[in-house]
Amino acid sequence: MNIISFPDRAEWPALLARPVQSTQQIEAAVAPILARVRTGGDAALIELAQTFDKVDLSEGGLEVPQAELDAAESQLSDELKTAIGQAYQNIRLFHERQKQPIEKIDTMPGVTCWRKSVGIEKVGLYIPGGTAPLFSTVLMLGVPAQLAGCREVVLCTPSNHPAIYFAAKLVGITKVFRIGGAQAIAAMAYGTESVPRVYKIFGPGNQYVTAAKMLVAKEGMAIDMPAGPSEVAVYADDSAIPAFVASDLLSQAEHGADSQVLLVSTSKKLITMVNLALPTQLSKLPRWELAEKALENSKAILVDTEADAIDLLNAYAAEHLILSVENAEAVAEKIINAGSIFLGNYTPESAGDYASGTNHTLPTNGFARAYSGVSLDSFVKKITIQHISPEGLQLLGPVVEAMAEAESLEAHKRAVSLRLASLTEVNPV
Ligand code: HSO
Ligand code: ZN
Repeated sequence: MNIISFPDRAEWPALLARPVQSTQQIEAAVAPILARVRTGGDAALIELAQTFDKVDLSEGGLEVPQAELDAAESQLSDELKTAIGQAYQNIRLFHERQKQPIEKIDTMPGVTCWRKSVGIEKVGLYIPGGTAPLFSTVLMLGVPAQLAGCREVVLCTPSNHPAIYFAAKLVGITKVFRIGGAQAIAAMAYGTESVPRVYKIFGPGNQYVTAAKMLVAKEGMAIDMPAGPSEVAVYADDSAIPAFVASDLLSQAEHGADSQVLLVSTSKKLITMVNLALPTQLSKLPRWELAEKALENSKAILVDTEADAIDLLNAYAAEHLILSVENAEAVAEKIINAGSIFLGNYTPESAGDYASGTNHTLPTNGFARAYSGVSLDSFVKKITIQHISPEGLQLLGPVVEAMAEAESLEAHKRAVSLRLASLTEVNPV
């Protein structure tokens, strides 16, 4: 890792900047794919799968048959099934408690307002193929969708990994399609003969998938969040165990060559020790090439004080932030920008990636300054409801009348005045 010692605050923005992704070229390649699916439907999806994925979907069909989903269970070890079951339970428990009871508020006597949550009727989840079958993401998106009461949950994935199918069944996904890439996003955004059109699209993917999500978002489709390469920042002091820190950095680096890894410390000794532990651990990883590339772009930053470290971390706004410091919880109180925080020596990011209960779909690329990770809220809409009694309108009406008049919106005022007049007629005071 490149070590940067005591950088000046003026250097921080450049130091913390993510590599700029040129989206224009990718969007130009993706737009015609979207258009083809929009007009060509299933036939276009079959052609595109032939061209890009070299798979023939004309015989087996686009949708994975229920029998194949059912058969997945028998292809998994008992150990993995138990692990997935436990992760499912923990994620469910954590997300279930995000449900808020309906609270009716009387803003004035007789003026009652409340909100109800309604699951988005149709949602689409995308799970990439690629080198790692991310069945954990099926749980992270499928569990809140299930809890929110989404009626139709569609999954598109080019992978036929049995754990993806098993997890899909567990979370009650209604339809699974063997479609990958930008064309999968198009299918769910526009609908085809087989793929239902959904109202919100979730899930990670390569640059093409991300560009497709951004393009359909411009057309009004709701999406979970703008996704960039995965990131972890670790803030460690001398109470941290260097081998643990190195393992956390590598766990994120192995996601891809473009992953972002940052180590921040007030201890030069700690940084040196982590740097020593990295090569040994790296050499043992099957995905060492990807991790090595990610590490080449990553930085270890030595700072003077804890206050500097906190300011730097808030400026970076990491997707994942590990606080391997003595007073981790107190430091966490001072963190205002991060997707998800992991406290102490025994809380690896992997725990949150898979099974502790929190969601692993989190804002990258500095979006943690303004966005939250996926939660139950991502799958519901909140509808406000109000009821005003005649007595309530007598109190509130003059307020509305005065404001409507000042905005020169006479009809608005009349909608109140007529009612107030009728009340004085029926119940003369
Ligand atoms: N760290 C990834 C999630 C993941 N890790 C899935 C393993 N599987 C992005 O938060
Ligand atoms: Zn991960």
